[in-house]
Amino acid sequence: MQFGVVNRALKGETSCGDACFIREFGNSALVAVIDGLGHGIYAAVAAGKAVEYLEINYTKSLTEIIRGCHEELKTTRGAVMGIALIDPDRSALRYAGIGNIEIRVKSRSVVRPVSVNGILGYNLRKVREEEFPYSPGDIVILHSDGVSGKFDLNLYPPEFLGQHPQTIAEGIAAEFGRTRDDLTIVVARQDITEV
Ligand SMILES: [Mn+2]
Repeated sequence: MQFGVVNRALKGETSCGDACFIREFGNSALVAVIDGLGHGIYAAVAAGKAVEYLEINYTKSLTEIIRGCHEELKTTRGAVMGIALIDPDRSALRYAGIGNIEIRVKSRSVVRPVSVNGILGYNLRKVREEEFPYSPGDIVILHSDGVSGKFDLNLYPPEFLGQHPQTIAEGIAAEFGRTRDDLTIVVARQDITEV
């Protein structure tokens, strides 16, 4: 699996209120993007707490992780989070997201996971954990609202999407990144030659 990451603070701010977590285990990969409420140091503390939780609990189910982070973040100002589990052995992509973290998938099948409303540490009602088909070569992108809603993976030609995930992440950030918000984008792709 190859990954690309862009994680930057909004202009003029030193601490970034967004965070991400990537962990490969077995043949799977867990990818999470977290956006602490607001920006600055207290947003960074909230996002950091979710990362600390993930460091220890990444093998749990996505629903358990979401609920665990919700408990951990009650002492913080809260955060939104999306988590994807890419499981090539089962040809499956699982997703659970709370709040405005977006996931985009480029696949041969129609894969359109969605986040549900809520704020971890503040208000969490239901958790929706969904499963979709996954094939090697599929591109999975998670991003915070620092990426404009105009971003559309289908706008890009195959030549762009064939590049290394880091080049893809930087290209999307350059074109659709908003400078007045923290920005995080993670791109994951398993190269077909790896199989
Ligand atoms: Mn944000």
